[in-house]
Amino acid sequence: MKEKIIENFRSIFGPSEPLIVYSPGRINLIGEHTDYNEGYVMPAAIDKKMYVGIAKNDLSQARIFSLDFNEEFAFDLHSFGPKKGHWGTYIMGVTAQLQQAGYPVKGFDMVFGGDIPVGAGLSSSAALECAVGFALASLFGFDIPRLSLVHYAQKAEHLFAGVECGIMDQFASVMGKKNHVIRLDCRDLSYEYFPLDLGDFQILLVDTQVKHSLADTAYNRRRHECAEVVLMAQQNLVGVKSLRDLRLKDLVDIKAYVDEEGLGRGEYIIEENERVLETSKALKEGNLKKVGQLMYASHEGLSKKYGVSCVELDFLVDLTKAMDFVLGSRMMGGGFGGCTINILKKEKLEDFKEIITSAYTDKFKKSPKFYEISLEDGTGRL
Ligand code: GAF
Repeated sequence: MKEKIIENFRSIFGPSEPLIVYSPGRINLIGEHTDYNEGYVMPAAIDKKMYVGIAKNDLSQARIFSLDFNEEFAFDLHSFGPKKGHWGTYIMGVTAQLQQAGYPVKGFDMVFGGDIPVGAGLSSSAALECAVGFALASLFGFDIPRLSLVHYAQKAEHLFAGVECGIMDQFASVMGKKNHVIRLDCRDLSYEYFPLDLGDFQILLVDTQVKHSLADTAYNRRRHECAEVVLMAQQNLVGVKSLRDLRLKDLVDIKAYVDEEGLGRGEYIIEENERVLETSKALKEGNLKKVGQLMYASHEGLSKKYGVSCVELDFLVDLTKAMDFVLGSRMMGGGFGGCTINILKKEKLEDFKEIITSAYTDKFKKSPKFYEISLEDGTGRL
């Protein structure tokens, strides 16, 4: 990828030597939609990454070329705004955050591209935001703490992409550690790395190859639904800031004021937080069977109570239940399409792919894709 970036950079912007940085995509073992409810998540950075080549120019302009879209885009650093739906919005969003924080971003040329599949729920947009923030900081010599980078990237997503995401994706991309998952407490951002030693097992992602429209709208809606449950609970209880602060019995007390759906959302979040903590314990004990059971329970909650799955994801997870070499399976990320994450016996990998491909293709008339991933370090410089 390094050579490709340099080659394209030179042919588009001239002979200068670009500085090259990368930021990875992520998986999430468990803890879905809990981040914006101040709960726990357990993501990891992966070996699929976004690479950015960058150099200064003498203009007050950012000139960018996307390798993946084979398209150029430029903006004036003194006057720009969101362009939702266009890849340039992520770059402008991060630039705006740095400028607002007082970092003097000057003219730059950029080429970017990578191998994170777009729309598969592996956070290609978060990876781009984090890579761009890190690239600008490296190029202009800004000393930006890693955690601030995470916040700027998240803010860019909110304000320029219009998705009110939690902090998990950007945190994982920047803070990832090779062969480890991160248990992150999204309330105070305290975290712990857990080595992921799977022995004879391995993680495999299955990509449904669907991304149902309106996913972003539904994502934002879930966030508001959760806030409404919190609002109701606050009428009854003191000290409640988010769903993180509730117990299942608290939901019983507000049953009369919250509809069935709202209660389901609340129940799921409370239970999922518990599952992340149980997963941490199971990992420490080396109890992978338990981790797998928790993954299935997570999926059940996401599908039935939180309402963010879809027929393709449910079908894939259900299929694995008949396979005694699969420990666990669940939808991963925001939902409404994208990937399932599976833990299965290494030696059964090819059997698994065959069974899934045949059943999925029969049912949905399209083939799924498979990604064998490894866990890697977060954002860095090549
Ligand atoms: C998306 C969001 F960007 C994350 O913040 C998180 O909420 C995730 O969906 C669901 O767990 O990836």
